[in-house]
Amino acid sequence: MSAEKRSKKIIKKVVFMGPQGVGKTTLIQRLMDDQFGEDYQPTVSPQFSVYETKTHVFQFWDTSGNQMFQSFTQYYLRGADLCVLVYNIVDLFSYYDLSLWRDFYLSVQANKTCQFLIVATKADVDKLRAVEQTKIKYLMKQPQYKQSYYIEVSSKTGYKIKNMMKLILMMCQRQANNDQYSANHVANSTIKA
Ligand SMILES: Nc1nc2c(ncn2[C@@H]2O[C@H](COP(=O)(O)OP(=O)(O)OP(=O)(O)O)[C@@H](O)[C@H]2O)c(=O)[nH]1
Ligand SMILES: [Mg+2]
Repeated sequence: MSAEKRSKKIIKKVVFMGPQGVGKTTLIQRLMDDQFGEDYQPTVSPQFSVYETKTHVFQFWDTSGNQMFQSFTQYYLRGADLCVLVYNIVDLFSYYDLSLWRDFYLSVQANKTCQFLIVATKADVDKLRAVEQTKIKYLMKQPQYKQSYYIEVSSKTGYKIKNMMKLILMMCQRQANNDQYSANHVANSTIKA
């Protein structure tokens, strides 16, 4: 691909956050390489992978779920376009922790009206499910999750991983449209004044 074509692509920073062991690193591996790793290697320092579509270049930032590293992690969250909040369906505490991770993300963002994509992992182990879908459906109706979306996936089987990617793309595009609307609105108000 020519450098000119690439330079016309929209760059988006997407951060993956959530408690230890919910499956953030594995999710990004599935997105990037279509592979699944059984082994658990805790993430310490944030790192990113680059994922390109015809129109976008995504930086997927993987972060640590260990709260000990939060003061370090916060520097990598700044300027993010989208936050993917991850929990897993077999761990009720990971669901309850969502609001803590959301608050942590918002604490370092200038724009406090962010949209979130909530991703529930480990859908392949439904027989061990501890978080019923009624719980998350209730949460998604709360005002703080206005404009946010939810999807259940499995990095092990690849279930709904492509749908998740479509949601990421759609949410980033929608955000760009809103930014454009705000920019036009400000410009028009300035002219009228
Ligand atoms: N069955 C199943 N196991 C999964 C799935 N996703 C992740 N795992 C397993 O869960 C464990 C933890 O996954 P990680 O991706 O390392 O978790 P993490 O959220 O990055 O954890 P930290 O880096 O400590 O914050 C690994 O053993 C994975 O194989 C899934 O969809 N299904
Ligand atoms: Mg990790």
